[in-house]
Amino acid sequence: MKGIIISLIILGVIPAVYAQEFPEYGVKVETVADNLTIPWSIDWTPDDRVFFTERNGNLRVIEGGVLKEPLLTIGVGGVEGGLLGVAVDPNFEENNYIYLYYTYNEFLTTTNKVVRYVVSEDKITEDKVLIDGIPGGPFHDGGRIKFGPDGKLYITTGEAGIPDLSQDLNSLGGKILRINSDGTIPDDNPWNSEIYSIGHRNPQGIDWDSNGNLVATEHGPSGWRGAAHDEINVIMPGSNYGWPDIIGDETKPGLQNPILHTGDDTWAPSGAVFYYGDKIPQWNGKYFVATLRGNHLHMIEFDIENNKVVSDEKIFQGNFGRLRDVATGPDGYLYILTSNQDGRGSPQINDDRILRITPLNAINSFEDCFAAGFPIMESYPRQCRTGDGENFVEDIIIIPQWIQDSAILWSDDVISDETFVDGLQELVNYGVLENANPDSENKIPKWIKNSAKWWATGQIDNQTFVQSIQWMMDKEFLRVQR
Ligand SMILES: [Ca+2]
Repeated sequence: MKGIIISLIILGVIPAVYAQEFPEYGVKVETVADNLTIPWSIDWTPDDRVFFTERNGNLRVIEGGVLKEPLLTIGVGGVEGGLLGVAVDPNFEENNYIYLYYTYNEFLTTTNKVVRYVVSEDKITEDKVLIDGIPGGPFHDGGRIKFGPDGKLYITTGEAGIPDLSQDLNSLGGKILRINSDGTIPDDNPWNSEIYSIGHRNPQGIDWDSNGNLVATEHGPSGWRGAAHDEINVIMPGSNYGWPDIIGDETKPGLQNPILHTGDDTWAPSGAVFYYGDKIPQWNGKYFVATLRGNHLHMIEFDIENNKVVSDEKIFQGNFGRLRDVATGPDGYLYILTSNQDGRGSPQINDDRILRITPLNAINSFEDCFAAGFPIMESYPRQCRTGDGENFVEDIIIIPQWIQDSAILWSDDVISDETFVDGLQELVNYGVLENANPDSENKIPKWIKNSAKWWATGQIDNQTFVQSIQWMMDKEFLRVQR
């Protein structure tokens, strides 16, 4: 067996089904795709295709669980730049638009732009350049793009290694931008331009909580301005987040401090998401940050109204290496992208990978529910109810013990016909069987009573008696409710 597993690992087969369990968080992590090259960003179309970027210029698709050849390959520039963000239009079903953020070289300059594409079955065509001239460089190219709850496209940009750009309203560098999906400027932007907030160094993660608060991640400094002090900021339109004038807890009038900074620790935070999926209830409402240098997923609970962090925790520390993005799939699971092939990591054999986080003890059936120890209702058929109130009906024909007992008592003349009929009526009262014909009350046919008696005295088996009950259901004396 061991030999088989090793062979499968070499063939790269096993990771697709192999799940690593983390009982301390109640989740397991499985590989969705592997042998990728620096995956950077991920999004889903309503028809359940997974679109993701590889930094070296490939736009790739997973369809029906199968990773396909690149749909598009762009000749990208930059070092830390490349093909970065991808976003699917909220109205994709009508317009088939997707959006890409990428770095390109021209003459001696490096620049970033956001381009809209039209996707058909297996084809993609460039539709429109929405925004160009975002300063680029070997480092600090920003690159996250995401639609907000207001339907606008938000874009994070880096200062391209020139800190003063962050404070310059004539530059698109070191900013969070906000545009309409056709590239025009929304009427309510703070400076009558694409710029939404300023004073950022290299933000790479944005998401909104259920109240619409925008929270962004940002790489802290290295070099002349000190090190570490990565930031998490609550973004208000028209606000200045301080780079390069303040870092950490430093203050200056008119400049916003982060809700959380990492002090002397370095996470190198990238993609981020508020988790509101229905599959991992213990994580509901928490903010997850993919960290590169930090080699972990950071889990934060905010009290944004009071500008406070309730708790924060490093999870999966060192388990998957550098993490670039985190996102919730339409299936309600959390997905993370590794970044171990970017020259700064220690790639494992199948890196890079897209990983899916699912609950460790997902309860999807009566058997799961039973195994988890939730209460069983001895009805017909039996039912199991989870702590969340979800009810699973056993998928086999069995006769509840109390029916068997009452049938035996009835056949021994300990209880009357009427009492036994009342017993069957209890099935109706339990909501397992529904009395379909109001006139049928207490009109159990004689032969049913006889078969119950034979069954109770061992002359016919469970299956035959069940068939009798089934006959009543077929004739609509009784109706099963599920
Ligand atoms: Ca700042």
